[in-house]
Amino acid sequence: MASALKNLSAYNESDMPSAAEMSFGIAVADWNAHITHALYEGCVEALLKHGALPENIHTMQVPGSFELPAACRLLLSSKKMDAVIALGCVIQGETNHNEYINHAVANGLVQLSLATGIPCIFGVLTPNNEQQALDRAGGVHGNKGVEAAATAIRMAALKKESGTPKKRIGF
Ligand code: RBF
Repeated sequence: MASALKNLSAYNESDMPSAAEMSFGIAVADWNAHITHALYEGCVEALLKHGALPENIHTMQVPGSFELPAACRLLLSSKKMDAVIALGCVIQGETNHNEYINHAVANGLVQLSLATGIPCIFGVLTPNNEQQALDRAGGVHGNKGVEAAATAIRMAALKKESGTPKKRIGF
């Protein structure tokens, strides 16, 4: 099916690596808090469900999404982390501020990820309107915070086993 594996909210939970030995940082933006806090709840719930210990989940709240890469950097320098997750929601408005913020966050996170070797997960919604955001924060399109958590666990597991590539794809 063309849409298979496009929506990670429907990932196969039994195929996920255990997060029991992993530490995570979560940076969450307070702009559009009714959306981002729902992403955060989904994210934490998913990490715990896969075995992460509450004391190994470290949260930093920032004013807006633009601040997310800096918060992820602070999280990475404060403790040993296996992955950090950035959660935000930048809704398109009358001006193109959203493009500047989204590009800055995406660039910041990928630079941080490559510079540190620690996976930095992009969990920022970039919707055209509020309904599209609600649909992705526990609505009809799942919760992208859950997907960010699943991606963080998979990338952290990949890092732990790095140096031993697999013979073929599959979990
Ligand atoms: N931050 C968000 O996380 N989501 C937004 O939709 C958002 N819209 C903004 C619109 C404008 C015009 C401005 C100036 C800022 C916006 N911000 C938004 C805040 C931004 O991420 C950052 O916190 C501030 O610009 C301070 O650096």
